[in-house]
Amino acid sequence: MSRELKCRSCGEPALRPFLSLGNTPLADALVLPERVDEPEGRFPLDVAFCTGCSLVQILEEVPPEQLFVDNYLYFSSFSDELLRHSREHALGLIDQRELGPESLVVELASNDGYLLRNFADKGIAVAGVDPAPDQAEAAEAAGIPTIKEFFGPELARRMRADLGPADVIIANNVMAHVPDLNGFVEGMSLLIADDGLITVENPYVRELIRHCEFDTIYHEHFCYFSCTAVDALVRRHGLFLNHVEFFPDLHGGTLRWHIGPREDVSDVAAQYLDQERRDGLDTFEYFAAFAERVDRIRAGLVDQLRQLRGDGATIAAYGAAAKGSTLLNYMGIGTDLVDFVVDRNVHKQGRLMPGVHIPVRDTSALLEEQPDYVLMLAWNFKDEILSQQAEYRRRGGKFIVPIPNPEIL
Ligand code: JHZ
Repeated sequence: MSRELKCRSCGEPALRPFLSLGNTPLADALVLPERVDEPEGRFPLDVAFCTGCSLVQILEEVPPEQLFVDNYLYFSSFSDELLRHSREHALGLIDQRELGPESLVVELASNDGYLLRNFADKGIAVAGVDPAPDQAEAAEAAGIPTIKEFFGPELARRMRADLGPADVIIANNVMAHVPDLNGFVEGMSLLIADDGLITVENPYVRELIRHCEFDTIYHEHFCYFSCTAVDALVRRHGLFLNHVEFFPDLHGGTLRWHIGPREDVSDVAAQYLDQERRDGLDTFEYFAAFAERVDRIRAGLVDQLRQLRGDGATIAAYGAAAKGSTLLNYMGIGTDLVDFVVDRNVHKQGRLMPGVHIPVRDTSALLEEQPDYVLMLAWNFKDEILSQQAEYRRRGGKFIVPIPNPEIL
């Protein structure tokens, strides 16, 4: 349902829309072939900037149960690169925070236990929180205790009473997923120990705009964060944005915000806030021309695919990613242009991409069929995928990378 035009963070009626991606199906709701004739839900995908606190957000609010319980097929463990990044994060925290058996590490959106297992392996107490049933079950099977609920103040109080305060709370790629943003941050403030550390990772809205990553916009992602917006959000709940790290290659450019109950702002964090002000990320103008750029990419890519197809080329795609669903649906790319999509995630194979109904197959289909071109929908894992697909390329296959500008490799 469309909500009243009030900011999800500061509550001001100060939202200025700057991009519409039309009516799209839910990006992770891949369709079972036997249910292809049933109507699929489509929801408006409009993006706005808050002139009150700078938070970028979509206007639509699909109920979280529909997004993350009924239709969620994302398992974190299918990317080696993400597993490596997560392991480094965990080992760094164990070292810097001197975590041991008496410590408690909580992860919000712990998925299949891909991150917490690094702490558990060292005998550190962990608690995962994730309402996605299949992912939580996979985590439990791997020995990671998981609370199958959405996180908020009520659960935070219960966890504190049952487990004690958390020394570390990790929230990776989840803050964008939360419609009640203030409840989520309040929950973290209630659960964290007085000297504890909260780390939050999320793609950086500056990179989204710079590299035209419009396809990372979908209904699961209610918000798109800058440091300015995060700073305002956490301060409202007695927390401080103390430090910032940048990972340019993760999910198109990810920030890790270090947040704590004590104010101890590093030079780096202060510089990020300052740079955002100088670049105008706190103004609508920064976002105003984005829609035109997105439309240019759409026109360029669709023309290119039509031309290749017209010349008799066969085309597949790599990555039944949520972002792939946005791109295909926004651009209207269906089986007329792309024959099939491949993905390592066994839960997605055998299904059809939402809306456009392109079938999803195992990655081995690339060598079996040797299509002339493969559209790289999971462009954020470009290097990992290119190295896995060395044989397909050796045999003459080519990749088309759509973002930031269509490019053939
Ligand atoms: P990937 C998800 O978005 C959903 P998606 C979510 N909403 C979110 O916030 C972001 O992640 C961060 C496959 N793959 O991770 C796996 C291979 O087949 O970019 C995935 O299906 N082979 C939680 O779905 C897809 O590609 C590989 O070698 O856009 C990538 O999806 C690799 C590396 C991935 O996220």
